[in-house]
Amino acid sequence: MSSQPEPHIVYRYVSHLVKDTFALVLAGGRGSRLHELTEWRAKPAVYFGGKYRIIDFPLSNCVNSGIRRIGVLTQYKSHSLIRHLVRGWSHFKKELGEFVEILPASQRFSEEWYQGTADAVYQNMDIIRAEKPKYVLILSGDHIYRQDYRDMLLHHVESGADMTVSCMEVPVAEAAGAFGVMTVDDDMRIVRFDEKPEHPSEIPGQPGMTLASMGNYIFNTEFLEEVLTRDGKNPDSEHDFGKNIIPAIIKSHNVIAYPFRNPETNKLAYWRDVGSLDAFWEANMELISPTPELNLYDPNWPVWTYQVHLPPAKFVFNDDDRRGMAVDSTVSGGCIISGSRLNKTLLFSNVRVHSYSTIDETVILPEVVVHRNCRIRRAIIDRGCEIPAGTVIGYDSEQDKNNGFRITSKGIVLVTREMLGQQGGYA
Ligand code: ADQ
Ligand code: ADP
Repeated sequence: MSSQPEPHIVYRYVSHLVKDTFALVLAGGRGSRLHELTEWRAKPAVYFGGKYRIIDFPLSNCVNSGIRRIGVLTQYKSHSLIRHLVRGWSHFKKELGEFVEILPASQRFSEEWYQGTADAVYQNMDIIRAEKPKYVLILSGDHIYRQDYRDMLLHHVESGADMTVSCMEVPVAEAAGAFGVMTVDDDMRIVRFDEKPEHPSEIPGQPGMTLASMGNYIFNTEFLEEVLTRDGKNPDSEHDFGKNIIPAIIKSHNVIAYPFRNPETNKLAYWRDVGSLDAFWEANMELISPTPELNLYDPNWPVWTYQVHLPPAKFVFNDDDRRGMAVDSTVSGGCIISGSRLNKTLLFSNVRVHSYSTIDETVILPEVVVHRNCRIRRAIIDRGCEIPAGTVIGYDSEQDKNNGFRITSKGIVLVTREMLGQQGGYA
C-alpha cells in the first residue's frame, strides 16, 4: 500500500484547514514611491489591469483558496479603498461564516493609530480571538499575483511550523533595500532574517539570487497572540513583522520558509510589487502583451472586483472617415474611441477618446477624456483627467516638465488632475 493518502482525503483535510483560517489583509500602506497616484488613495486601492484595484488580487486569492473569513486592516487615505470594499466585497454572508470585514485603525484598543504591521494585527487580537481560528494568514495588500494559499497552509501544518513565511527567489539587486531576506537550513527553517538589507545574502548554489519575503505569513493563533503580546510590551520595538517579530522568534521557534512557485511549471511564479510608477506601468504593459504571464482569463481563478453596469466599449468611424481603433490593447466597458488610434494601451472604464489622437503604451484610469488631436506615449493618466485638445505627452521631456507632469527615471510620464489644474474628484 502507498504511504501517500488518497487525493480525496487530502482534499477533505485541506478544506478543514481553510475553514480553520482567518485571513488579515494589511492595507494601510502609504505607497510613497507611487507619488501622486497615492496622493488620494492607499496603495492597495490603486487601479490595476483595466478593471481591478490591487487589493482585489489577494482578496481573490483568499476566496479562490476557500478562505472566506477575511479582515482588511486600513489606515492611510482609506476612503477610496473602503468605498471599493463596501461596493465590491460586502456580499458575503456572515451567517454562513463568510465575510470581508473592514478593520480601520480606530484607536479601539490603544491611544495610537496602527504603528507597524505587527501592531495593526495586535490591535485586532480580540476580533481574531472571537473567530477562534487555528491559523491566521497575514497578507500584504500590495501585490499582484495568483497564489493558492491552500498549498502554503498544508506546508505550514505538515512542517510543524509555528510560523511560515512565503518567499520567492529574487535577484539580489532587486531585493537590496526593498525586501526582507532570509537564510534557511536544509529543512527550510529560517536561521537568519534581515529586513531590507543593503547587501542581501545569496542563496548557496544560486549566485546573484536571494530568498525574499513576500510579506505573507501564517501563524498558529496561540503563538501569534503570545508573540504580539510580548512585542507590544517592548518599548524599543517598531512593532513590525519584518523588522522586529521574525528576527526575534527564529532562534527559539520553528519558523519555516515556504517558496512560492508556479504550480504548473514548478518554476518562479508571477508576483509583482507595483510599488513604483515604473513597476506599475510595466506590470500593466505586461498584461496587454499577447501572452501575459498573469492570465486574467482563466475561469478556474477568477479575479473578483467591484463592477459597475456599463455599456460595452464602442469604436467609431468619425465623420471624416477616420477609424477609431485599438491594437494590442485592453479596453473596458463604457469607453468610446472615435476616430483615434490606440496601440499597446490599457483603458479603464468610461474613457472617451475623441478624434485625430494617437495613444501608445499608455495606462488610462477611469473617466478620462482625451480631446482631439492629442499625442500620448508611455504615460499613466490618472482618474478623471480631461486632456485638452492638442496636448502632447511623452514625446518631449522638457515640454512635459513645463506642463508640470511627473517623469520617472525610465521616462514614464504621470499626469493627474492637479497637474492639469483641474478640480480633484473621487480617487
Ligand atoms: P514592506 O512592504 O515595505 O515590507 P510595509 O510598508 O510594512 O512593508 O507594508 C506591508 C504591508 O502592510 C503592505 O500591504 C502595507 O499596505 C501594509 N501596512 C503597512 N503599514 C500598515 C499599518 N500601519 N496598518 C495596516 N497596514 C499596513 C514587507 C516586509 C518585507 C517583505 C515585503 C514584501 O516587511 O520583509 O519583503 O513586505 O513586499
Ligand atoms: P469626436 O468627433 O471628437 O470623435 P464626438 O463626441 O463627436 O467626438 O463622438 C464621436 C462619436 O462617438 C459619436 O458620433 C457617437 O457615435 C459616439 N458617441 C459619443 N458619445 C456617445 C454616447 N454618449 N453614446 C453613444 N455613442 C456616443
